[in-house]
Order: sequence, then structure tokens, then C-alpha cells
Amino acid sequence: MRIRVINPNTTPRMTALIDSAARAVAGAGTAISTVNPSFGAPSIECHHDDVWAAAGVVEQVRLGEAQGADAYVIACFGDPGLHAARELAHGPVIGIAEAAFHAASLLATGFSVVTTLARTCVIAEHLVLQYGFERRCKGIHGTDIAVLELDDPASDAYARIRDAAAAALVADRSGAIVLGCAGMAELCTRLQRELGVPVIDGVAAAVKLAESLVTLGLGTSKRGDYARPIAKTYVGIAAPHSPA
Ligand code: 2AL
Repeated sequence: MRIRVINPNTTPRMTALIDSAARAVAGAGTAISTVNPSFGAPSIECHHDDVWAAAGVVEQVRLGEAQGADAYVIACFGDPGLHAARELAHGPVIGIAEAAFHAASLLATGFSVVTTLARTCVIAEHLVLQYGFERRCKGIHGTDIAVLELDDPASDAYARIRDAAAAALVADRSGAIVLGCAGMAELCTRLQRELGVPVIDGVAAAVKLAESLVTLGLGTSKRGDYARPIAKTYVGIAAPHSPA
């Protein structure tokens, strides 16, 4: 099967990191293709970034449908463009926040999210409510590490995230940690070993969920709101995205 993993930001080194995380868990019969949009923000850390990321995801799902993708992963913790992507796709579309919330809920009665800038916490809070996980998510914690600082050794990101996660487990009385950024994927194994609780990277969780759904012969419902977008002519910079 072909899974198109979309990094909604435009930073190639982050696309490469996400690609490694996806390939590390993909099954033998799964071809991973990791892409990023041709336009947008270098990192997604506020509502304004998120708007452009959603449009970029739509661009990449449209291309994926033309190229025969069986499923999609949206590899940014705000799950930008998730519902629009599902309107365009016949196969499953899995956001990494949504995937991580589901996985954590199967492993612990309560989980904590550790994310990047404190101002991004509200984006995760909105998703928790939208997806109905407010009874399982016990806390969302910012670390004030910018997305593009995560792989900079000078940021001391690993130790700051580990310490924030250890404090969250106590303060929230939670049993699992959800990593609140695709750029944290490579920290996951070490964090899990040192924290001694399940630590969920949404990229890996989303790839395995997408694989499972495709293997089960399941795709996005085309009845109701996830039906194809209504055909109409968009204007200006949106014109190339007009639904046919
Ligand atoms: C993210 C993410 O996963 N990718 C990105 O650019 N920003 N999430 C976040 N909380 O900052």
C-alpha cells in the first residue's frame, strides 16, 4: 500500500525527519512517500501558520489522489486541514494528534501532552475537545521550545521535554505522554525508556493506524460531510484549488 505522509510545514529537514519516523514503523508492504507543500510556513506554531498549512495539506492530498495514494498522514500536531483532506481522499486520512490521542487512550486512563511553544497549547486543547478526548487528556504543557529548535543541540530540547513530561505525569496523575510535535519523533524511544511510561509519537501511531485501516479495506466515508467538495469556481490565489 502507498501512504503519503504530509509534513504541512515547508522545512525540508523536518520532512526528512518525519520520513525516517514513518519508515521506521512501516510494514514490509508499505511504501512511504513523505512530502511537504509548495507554499506555507516553515513551522506551524500559531493560528495564522495553521491556515496556510491546511491549504498546503489540501494541495498535497489533491496530488496524492492523482498518484494513487491509499492513505494519508497529516504530520503536524494541529492536524491542519484534516476534514478538508477527508473530503478529497477516498482512503483514510489520519492526523497525528488524533492518532496519538487514540493510542494513548488504549494504554492509560489519562495522558498528558508535552508540546512546543506555550501558545500552541490552545490548538491542542481545541483538538482534544473536537475529538472528544477531554475525559482522557489530563493536561497540555508547553515547553517554549520552537519547532525548528527541536533538533538544535543548543536548545537542550531533550532534557527540557523529559523534565516537562516527568512533571506532567505527577501534576496530572497521568499514565502516558503524548508528544505534541512531529519534530519530537526522534526523541520518543529514549523518553519512553527514561520516563518508564508509554510515550506516543503521533507520526508512528498515525502510520500504523493508516496501515491497519487500509488492510481492513476501510476508507473515508463518502456519505454526508466527507463527500467530495462541492464543485465551484474559486478566485484569486485559491483558483487552482477549485473543486471540480
Ligand atoms: C508542530 C508540528 O507538529 N509541526 C509544526 O510545524 N508544528 N506542532 C507544534 N505544536 O508546534
